[in-house]
Amino acid sequence: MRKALLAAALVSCLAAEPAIIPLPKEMKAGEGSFPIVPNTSVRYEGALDQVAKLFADDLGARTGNRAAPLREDPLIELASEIRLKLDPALPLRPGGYKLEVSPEGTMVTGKDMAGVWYGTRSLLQLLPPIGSADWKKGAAIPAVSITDEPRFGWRGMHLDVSRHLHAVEDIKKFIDWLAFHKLNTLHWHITDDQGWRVEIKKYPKLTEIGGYRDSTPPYGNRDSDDGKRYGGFYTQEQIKEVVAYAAARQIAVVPEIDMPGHMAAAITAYPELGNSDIPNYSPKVRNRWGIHFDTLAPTEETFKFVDDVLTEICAIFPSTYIHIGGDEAPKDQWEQSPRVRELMKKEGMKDGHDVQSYFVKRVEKILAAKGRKLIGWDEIREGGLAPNATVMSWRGEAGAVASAKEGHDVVMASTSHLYLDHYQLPKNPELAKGVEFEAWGGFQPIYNVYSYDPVPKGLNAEEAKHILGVQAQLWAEYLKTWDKVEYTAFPRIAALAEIAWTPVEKKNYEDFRSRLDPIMAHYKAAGVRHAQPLAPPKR
Ligand code: TNX
Repeated sequence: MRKALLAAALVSCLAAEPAIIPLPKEMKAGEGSFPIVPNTSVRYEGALDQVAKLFADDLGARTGNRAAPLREDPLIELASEIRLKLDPALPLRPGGYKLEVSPEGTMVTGKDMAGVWYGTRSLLQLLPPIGSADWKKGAAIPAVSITDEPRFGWRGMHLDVSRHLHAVEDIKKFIDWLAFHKLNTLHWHITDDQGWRVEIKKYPKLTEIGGYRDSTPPYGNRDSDDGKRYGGFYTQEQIKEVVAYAAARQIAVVPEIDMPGHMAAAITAYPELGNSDIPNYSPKVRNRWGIHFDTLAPTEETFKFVDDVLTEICAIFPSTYIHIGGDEAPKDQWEQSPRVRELMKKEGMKDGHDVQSYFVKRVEKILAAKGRKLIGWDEIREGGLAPNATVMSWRGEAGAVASAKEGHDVVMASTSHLYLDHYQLPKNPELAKGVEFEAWGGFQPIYNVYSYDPVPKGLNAEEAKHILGVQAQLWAEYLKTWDKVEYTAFPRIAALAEIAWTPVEKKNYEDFRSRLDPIMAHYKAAGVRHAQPLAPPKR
C-alpha cells in the first residue's frame, strides 16, 4: 500500500510530455514511471566504464549523492538500476540507441559507445533540472520506449577564441552543453588576425608576439580593461585537457589554423612568412575586425612552417579532420610581390585564385602525409579544389552543390541560417534595452535557424550522401565575455541540434518550441545564460 502511494506521488511530479531536444526518431510513452532514489545504481559492461562513470556523476549531481553507485556485475539484477549495454547488431546508424524506461527498470542499449552516451543524454533531459525542488519529493523518469539515431554524422558547433580568449573551464562547460544536445563536433577557431591562441613549441613567438593584439595608436589597448596588452593563449597541456574532456563526451575537437589569409598574428611574429618584399610591409596583430591585407607567402619556407605547426597540432588534436581555413585571403598582396609573381610565372599560375589553389593543394599533401583530412571554408574551391578536400560551405549553396557533384564531402555552415553572431532579437529596441548584446549584424531568430534543411536542392540521393552534416558558427568579435557567448549560443544551439539529428519529416517548429521551455529550465538551473526565443511572425 505504502509503495503504491509512493508511486502515485512520484507520477504526479512528472512533466506531462517527454521533452527531448533533439527530438528522437521514434518515441512511445508507456505506463507509470521509474523512480530515481539516492542509491539508484548504474550497471554497465566493462567497455562502457567511462560513459557509465560520467553518467553516474550526472545522476549523483542531481540526487545529491556525489556519484550514483556503479555496478559492473552483469549477474545481479536489482530493480532500482539503470543498465547500460552495447549491441553492435542494432539495425541503427552509428550513434543509434534504444532507451526503455518502465517501473521495473531502465535500460540503454547503444549500437556503439556514442549511442550509449546519447541514451544517457536523453535520460538526463527526462529528469527534473539539477537542483530542482522536485528532487526533494523524489524524482522519476516517465515510462517511455525510444529508438533513436542521428540524421547526420557531423553535428558541429564552431567557436572563435581568437578574437577574445576564453577560459578552459568555460570551454569545458560549453562542451557539456553541446553533449547535452548530442552534438559531436567542436570546430575550434584558434588562430586569426587578432590572436594566435595555441602554443607551438618550435615557434614560441607565435604566442609570445602573435598572442597579443597590437597596442600602438590609434587603437591602443582596445578591449584591455587593465591597460595591459590584450590577448593570451592555451598551452598544449590545456589543449590536451580540453580534447580529452570532449572525447569522453563523444565530441571531436577539430582545430582551425586559418591560412593563407587571417594570418596577421603569425606573420607579425615571423614577418618572413608573409610577403615581405612588397613596399611598406608592416604586419600587425590586428586590433580591428574585417579582412586584412596580410597573406602567407607561398614559399618553401612557409610550407616548412606549416608542416612543423601541423605536426604539433596533429600531436595534440587526434581529429580525423584538420581545418585550414582558406577564407577571405586577399589576393592583391601576392600579385604585388615580385617573389610570388616569379613563382606564378614558373608554375603557370595566372592570378591570385591560382595561388590560393596551389597553396591549399600543398597543405593537403602535408596533412595527408600525417594521415589527416583537410577541411576548409568554401573559398578553397577558388582556382580548383584539392583532390580530397572536404568543403565547409558558408557562402551559399552553389559551391556546396558543385562540390558534392564533383564527389567532395561537404559540411553545411550557411551564413543564411547558421551564423549565430547575428542578432536573435530585433536589434531595435532590444539592444537599447540592454536585453540583446551588440552583434556582428544580420538577424537570425531561432525559428529561422530551425527552418534550415542541410541538404541543398539539386542533389540526387547519391550526391546528397556527400553532405556530411551541419554546423553553426559563433564568430566572436563582439563576444568579449563568456556570458555573451552563452547568451548568443543558447537556445539557438537546441535548434541546430534538431536540424542535425532529427528526421526531417518529424521537424515541427511549434512542437520544438513547446519542448524548449523545459530544456531552458535545464540551462537556467545550471547557470547557463540564454536568450528568450522570439515568437515567429503570425502567418
Ligand atoms: C567572416 S565566415 C569570417 C570571419 C568573421 C565573420 C563574421 C568566415 C569563414 N570568415 O572571419 O568573423 O565573417 O561574421
